[in-house]
Amino acid sequence: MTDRMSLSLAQADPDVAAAIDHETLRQHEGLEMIASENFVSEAVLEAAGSVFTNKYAEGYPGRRYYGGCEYADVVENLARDRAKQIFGGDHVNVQPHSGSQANASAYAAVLQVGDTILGLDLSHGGHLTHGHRLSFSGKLYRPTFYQVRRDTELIDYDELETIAERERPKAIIGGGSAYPRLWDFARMRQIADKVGAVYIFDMAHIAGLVAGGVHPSPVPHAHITTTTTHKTLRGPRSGLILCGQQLAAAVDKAVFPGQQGGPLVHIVAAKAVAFAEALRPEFRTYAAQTVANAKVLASALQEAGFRIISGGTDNHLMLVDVFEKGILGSEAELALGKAGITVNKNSIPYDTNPPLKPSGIRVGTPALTTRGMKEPEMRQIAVWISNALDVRNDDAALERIRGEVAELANQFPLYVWRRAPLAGGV
Ligand code: DSN
Repeated sequence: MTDRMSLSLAQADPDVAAAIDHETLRQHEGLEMIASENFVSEAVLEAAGSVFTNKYAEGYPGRRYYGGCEYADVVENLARDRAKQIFGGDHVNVQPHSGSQANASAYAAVLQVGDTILGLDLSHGGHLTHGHRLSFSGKLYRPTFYQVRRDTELIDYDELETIAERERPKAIIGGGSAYPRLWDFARMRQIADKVGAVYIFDMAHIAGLVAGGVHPSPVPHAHITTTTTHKTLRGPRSGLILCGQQLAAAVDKAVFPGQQGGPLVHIVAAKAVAFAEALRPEFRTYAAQTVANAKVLASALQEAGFRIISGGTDNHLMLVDVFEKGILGSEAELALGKAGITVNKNSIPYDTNPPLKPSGIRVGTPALTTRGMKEPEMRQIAVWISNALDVRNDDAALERIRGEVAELANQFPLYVWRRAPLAGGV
């Protein structure tokens, strides 16, 4: 090994090392409320940063196209077995690099280019990969959409059925990135069966809640279930597919060689570690607290005068209609950011404003719950959100809130030893 190969990151590349140090501090000092983010354990970080990053392992355990895969097989088999233990299902593929690639593979396994798909409209809580015209899913397939009802802001299953009968989709896709309520998996499967469609459910947002037993599971209902592994499931940034035995070969072929080459073995190892964590009893407590925190936060925001889409939440996220108070979601995101609270602007159903300046913000509790925050902290955060939006044009006032936010954050330490180099330095 050359001398350069043995340098630490700080010695070899101080610029990247400093950016990582600053990001570590940013994650610690702020309140991370992006509904799709979380904080992985030190053990998951260690596996993700391991020497498995050096390994090619195209193929599947026992059937690789490269030598030297005996330990890659170990971690992939562990990840597969643990995922099946968590979610059930006959077959699992742990190689998708992301949720988008999991969805691309699921579609490729059962669809031909040009086939019709039916997914939840993005502006009603769906996801880009469920047929949006700018995504591969809207370019390769013929997208059609269902929506939520205007009055209840809940999915309109009657409309879904009508559209399915009219459009005869080859796949009906459930799941999304901004839907705060439970899904009727059984009804969707019934509709899919009626029109001869494959039912694909993308449980990316709720996977950790399903794993923790606090949310019904789509797996017994869907022909194929896809997910990311880094949201409520609290693993590394990646994807996963579950399906019945009859689709196993098609799904595996669609992932590799269909969509991807070599799996990211270091990330597969980190998934195995995260899945073992999700099987522990503490994870059930975590999942339950995530939902309890979201419910309390939604109620506290309602008490502060905000309209919550659909009147509340059944999961880890909520959509807040800030435009009802004359504030754009983009303005709210900016002001809350200055106050140390990270959220994202989000369209709300039937939004009259454009996506980059929408009427809402999306707020979630998975990351703060990982830090150990509970109901009292949620009530305090609702007050800060409300106050910050009131003083959104006053940077000094937002800075004062940021100080209070950092004080709270310091009481719930995160990545303690990783912050050591910055102590007193930033
Ligand atoms: N970008 C993710 C989210 O924030 O929900 C979905 O892919």
